[in-house]
Amino acid sequence: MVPGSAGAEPPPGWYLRDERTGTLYKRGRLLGEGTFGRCYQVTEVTSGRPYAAKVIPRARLAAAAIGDRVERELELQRRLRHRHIVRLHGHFTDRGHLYLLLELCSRGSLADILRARGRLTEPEVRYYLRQLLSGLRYLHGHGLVHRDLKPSNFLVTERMRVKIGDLGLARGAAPPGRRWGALCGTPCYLAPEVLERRGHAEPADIWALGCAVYTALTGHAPFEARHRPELYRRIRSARFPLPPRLSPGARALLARMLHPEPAARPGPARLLRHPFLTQGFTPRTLPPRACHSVPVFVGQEPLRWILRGLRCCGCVPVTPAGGRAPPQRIRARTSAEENLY
Ligand code: 9ZP
Repeated sequence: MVPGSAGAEPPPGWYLRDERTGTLYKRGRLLGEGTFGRCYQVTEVTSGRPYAAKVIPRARLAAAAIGDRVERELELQRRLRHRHIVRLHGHFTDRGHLYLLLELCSRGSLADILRARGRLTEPEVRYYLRQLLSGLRYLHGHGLVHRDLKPSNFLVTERMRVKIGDLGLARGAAPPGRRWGALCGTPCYLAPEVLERRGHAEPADIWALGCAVYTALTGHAPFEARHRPELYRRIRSARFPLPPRLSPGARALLARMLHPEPAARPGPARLLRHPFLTQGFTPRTLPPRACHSVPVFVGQEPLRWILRGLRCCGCVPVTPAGGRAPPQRIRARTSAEENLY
């Protein structure tokens, strides 16, 4: 950064310099507040490549807890390469700050989309969930537990692909027979075993992802209360309301992911084979307007899904010619078809 400005935020349009390599970056707009500091869009000047940069004041790094978390995030993310995990491209420091250069996901987070949309349709949830489970299978396969899965950590790219970000809380699963006891993560997505300090292993990620799926389908979290003790009591009871509009497949999936017993929750690979994900219509891609309004899938869904009716999921079937399919032609599922779920 420009000399003499140690500790101060670099203003927009200013240049940041990686002193080690001489690479110059131009600071763009503020994307939001992260856990450790502000996040900006930055552009590498010579290549024009855009990044999302976490800007962490050195003074905050001195606090041992934050320094350790940042170090862990750097260490972990450097080793990871998967199309559904946010890439860490590099880092550099100047007198006042540490900059983490992360893959830019230009459509913001699923939390932003949920804020604009309220809730999502079942085909959209299938679309995002398949990708998130693929990323999570990779993380768990590398012995890592994310520990803070939530919509604001699911980032959406220009091409509407979703990626898991923010590995600052992630750590290796505890050795067999031992479990990490720390209480961390987002309060309303904490699994019962985490609250009871019985451990924080892979099944706690499945629980948190189940909470995110529920939130995406209904517009609110499965366990909510004004005060912490009541919230924790509800989580421990593992009882949550299921709105009637949810399909039987979605209900069955949520019951598995939000099972009170961690060992009864399927892992990512098994969840990818769950009927909710294999038997419903899943769009191949989502149009960017799905960030703001209910998408219509023009001519994408196979005839069998149109015939079965897309009832329960809230999306509008459209004929390839662009007209809305008349509702009377879409029959309700027969009981034999219900059993498919
Ligand atoms: N959001 C407003 C609607 C509220 C945005 O405008 C917005 C725009 C983004 O890109 C143009 C964006 C986020 C929000 N992009 C982005 N954010 C990331 C991110 C990648 N891309 N990450 C990579 N790893 N972790 C995340 C994280 C930190 C850089 N974020 C966001 C979290 C809060 C702000 C930035």
